[in-house]
Amino acid sequence: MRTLEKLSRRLFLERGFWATATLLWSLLRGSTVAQELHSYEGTDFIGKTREGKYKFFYINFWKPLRRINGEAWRLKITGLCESPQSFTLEQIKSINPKTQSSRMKCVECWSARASWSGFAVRELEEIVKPLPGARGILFHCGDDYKEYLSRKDLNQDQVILAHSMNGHPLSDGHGFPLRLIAPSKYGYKNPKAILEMEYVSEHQAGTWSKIGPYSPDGTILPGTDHPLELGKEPRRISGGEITNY
Ligand SMILES: Nc1nc2c(c(=O)[nH]1)N[C@H]1C(S)=C(S)[C@@H](COP(=O)(O)O)O[C@H]1N2
Ligand SMILES: [Mo]
Repeated sequence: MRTLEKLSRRLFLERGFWATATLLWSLLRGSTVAQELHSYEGTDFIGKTREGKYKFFYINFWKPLRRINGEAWRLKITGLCESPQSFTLEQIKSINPKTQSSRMKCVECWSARASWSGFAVRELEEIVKPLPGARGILFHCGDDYKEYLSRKDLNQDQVILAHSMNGHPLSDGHGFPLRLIAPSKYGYKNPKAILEMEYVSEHQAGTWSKIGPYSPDGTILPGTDHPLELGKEPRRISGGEITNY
C-alpha cells in the first residue's frame, strides 16, 4: 500500500513537473519563433514546384525557401539614398495601393496571368530619396537569390512591388511578403521574398544570369510562349509584356 502511494505521489509530481516544463517550453518557444525571421517549418514545397495547386502557376525557387515570419520581417532599404530605413509589413501595405492584371513569363517557356496588388517603386523613392548616383537596385531575397534592375526599368508603368496575388496576401511560394512584378521582363527579373533593396551605382549580375545563359537585361524576346492556364498551347509573342491573352 505504501509503495503504491509513493508511486502515485511520484507520478503526480513527475506529471506535474512535465506539464509545467512543457508549458514553459512552449511559451518560450512561442516567443522566440515570433522573433525569428526564417524557418523551414511548415513549408510544403522545395525549390521548383509544378504540381497540385501550382499546376497553373509554377513556382521557381533557386534554393528551398525558409518561411518568412511577417511580424519579424522588415523591408530594408539600404545603399545610395538619403534616408535608408526599414518598413514593417503594415507600413508597406499602407503605401498608395495599385492593382493590375499581368502575365509573368519564365524564360523556361511557361507563362501565367494573375492580378497583383502593391505599389509603384516611385512611392517608395519619395520616402527614401535615392541619391543622383543610384543607377539601380540590387534585391536581396529570403533564399539568397539576388537580382538587379535599373531605376529606369523599375519606374516603368506596370512595374510594382506586390504584396497580394489574386486578392490574397502572397503565398510563401509566390514570394511572401513582397515581390517585384515587372511584366516586360522574364520571371527571373521578378524577385520574390524580398528582404532588402540596395541602391547601387552600377549594374550587378543577378543569380540566374550568373549561373545560366540568361541576359542580364531580361526583356522578354520575340518567340513562343506556353500559357499554363490556356492549355500550354504554343502562342507567338512579339517581345516585351504579353498583353493579348
Ligand atoms: N527569391 C527568388 N525570386 C525568384 C526566383 C527565385 O529563385 N528566388 N525565381 C525567379 C524565376 S526564374 C521566376 S520564373 C519567377 C517565378 O515566380 P513564381 O515562382 O511566383 O511563379 O520568380 C523569380 N523570382
Ligand atoms: Mo524562371
